[in-house]
Amino acid sequence: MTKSDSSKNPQTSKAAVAPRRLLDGIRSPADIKALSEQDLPQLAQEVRDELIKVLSQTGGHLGPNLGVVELTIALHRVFNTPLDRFVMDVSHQGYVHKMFTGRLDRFHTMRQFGGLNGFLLRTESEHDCYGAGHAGTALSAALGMAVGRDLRGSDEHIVVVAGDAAFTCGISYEALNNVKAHTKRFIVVLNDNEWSIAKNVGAIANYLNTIVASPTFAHLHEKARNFVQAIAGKSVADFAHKVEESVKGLLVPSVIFEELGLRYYGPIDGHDIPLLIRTFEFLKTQEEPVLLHILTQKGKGYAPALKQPDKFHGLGKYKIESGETAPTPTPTYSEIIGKTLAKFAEANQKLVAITAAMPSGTGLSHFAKAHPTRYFDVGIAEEHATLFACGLATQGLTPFLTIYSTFFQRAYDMAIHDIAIQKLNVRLCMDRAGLSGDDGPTHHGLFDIGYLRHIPNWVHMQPKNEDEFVDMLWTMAHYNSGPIAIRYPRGSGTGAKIKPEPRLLEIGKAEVVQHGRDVAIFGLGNMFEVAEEAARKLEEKGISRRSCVAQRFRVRRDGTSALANDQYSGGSRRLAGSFYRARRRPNLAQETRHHSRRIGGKSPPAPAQKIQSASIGGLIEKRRAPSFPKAPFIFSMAISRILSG
Ligand SMILES: Cc1ncc(C[n+]2csc(CCOP(=O)(O)OP(=O)(O)O)c2C)c(N)n1
Repeated sequence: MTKSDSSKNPQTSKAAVAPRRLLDGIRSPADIKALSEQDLPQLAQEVRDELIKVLSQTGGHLGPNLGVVELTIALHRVFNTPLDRFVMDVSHQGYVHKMFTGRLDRFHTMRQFGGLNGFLLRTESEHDCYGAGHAGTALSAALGMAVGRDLRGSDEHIVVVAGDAAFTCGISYEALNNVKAHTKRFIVVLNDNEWSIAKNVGAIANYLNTIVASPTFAHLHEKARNFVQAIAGKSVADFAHKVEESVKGLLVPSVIFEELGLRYYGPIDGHDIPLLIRTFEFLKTQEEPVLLHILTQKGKGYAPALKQPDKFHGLGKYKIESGETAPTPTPTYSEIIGKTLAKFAEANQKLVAITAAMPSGTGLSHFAKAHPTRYFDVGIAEEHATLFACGLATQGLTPFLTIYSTFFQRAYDMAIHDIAIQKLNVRLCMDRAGLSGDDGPTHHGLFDIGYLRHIPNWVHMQPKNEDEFVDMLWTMAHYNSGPIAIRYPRGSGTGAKIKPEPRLLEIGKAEVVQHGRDVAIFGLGNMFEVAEEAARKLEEKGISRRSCVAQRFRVRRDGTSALANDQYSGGSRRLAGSFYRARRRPNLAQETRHHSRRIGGKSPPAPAQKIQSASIGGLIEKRRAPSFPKAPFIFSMAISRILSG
């Protein structure tokens, strides 16, 4: 049949045109309200298909979002954002909300440069009332909004969506402690899928399981479902009352949230759209703080994600059919630390390892398998993890505290008040130091040099490659003179071969890889690779008398401010200062000469090169923090200026 034949046949031409998706008609939450309730399961399926397809290309938080599809539909069906506020904890589960709030056409740009952010972002949409990325912030922030609303005398709804692991965060309880005293209208949805990134841990996780496993619940839950089906179609007031009766039937006596002053409802099936809608319609009429406990499946609707919830919590590109991801060419720093500490712990019975809910992210899952009794996952509780490590240190143990650099920000006070002042032998391992790529500004580990370097007593190091990394871990295991920290980047390093036996490094000593006269190039940790590249470029330009220094340590003992890398420190610091000032001043060349003379050098024949070569050191030494979004660019500009000459 020719093309023209086919166009004459109405049957064939109809089959050739794919039916328009309901999802494509959703430009705003009003479009969800306009659909018939019977259409909502189809919408849910289309959302899942879109998530699986797009994220296979962009990467992202697939499992959590597959789990909240029905919840997000029901929320947008019942409430009215941006007037009503949805505050999502971590906000990694906000992708479906983004699709429904005018961002579907840009959904394929998720986590890409210039595209949609992987978390909620106030500047991205008026429907994102609160941005996040770190866990445990939602309840407190939402309570502030509720109190603001009450003081203003308006009546919008504030709805928190928080996962079960958010209830392992101390701050969640600090907020709950205040809710009843400060507001009457406050809705919390506890989205319980039993998983943090790994399986959720601790007494609270066990407690939630006990509620869910109770036979009373199983019986009543079925009754509630029948009830809602039976009442479908009656007036809102009528069924609100009946839902109240029904849902109250599910009340489990002596629920901790009730003791804290929130009326507890649930647990209910978080994938049952009609039940969720009726329940929210009821809850929005309540004049008291309420907590709805819903049960969902992380990864629902996608077999590979159901099989491996941990991996599919957040991942890079994958093959849709199998869920396979590309293997990393060389072991990542996280894998290396997990395996290395496990090996060290065979000989050192005092070695213990701690993670705050990130066993796979930090590589400690390897350690956990080898030494389960000396491995501790304490939940999303970085402050507690740090204090716990302090306690272990007082017992003469060798605690390795592995935390992402960005999440250790939480424990800044402990770094001073508990670790530094008491000079405790805590070994802090900061993963994802530096840029963390597509996770965006909440996840970059940009500030640990800044926030640790001014605290007395800490040793702070960064390896130039995997081999030096193991040497540093070995050095940490043997260092008993106070706190010691290491920062290392996301992913793999240079692929350097790790020698069979690690060696102890001399604390505070840099490695001068090449001696020279005209220019000193400093590379801290993995930036040494870039320093070497810069040195090569300079050589091509005929500047061959340069030194190349692999800076390893930042040491501060007893409040001194001296740099460990003695002979180079003063010059690099001052030159670094000149570089950063120069970026804002037009008369670059003149100022460079001036600075160069001040530190005792001759006027350089090619001032720009002199400044540029110091700019790597400048990053190390920089005191004034750049503004959030610009930080990565300042950094990369400095490097690219060197490389491009
Ligand atoms: C302070 C902090 N520590 C660690 C993390 C890493 N993290 C992101 S999501 C997550 C688990 C969240 O689990 P849950 O709240 O139950 O939500 P779910 O993904 O199961 O929907 C963790 C540990 C974080 N975002 N913030």
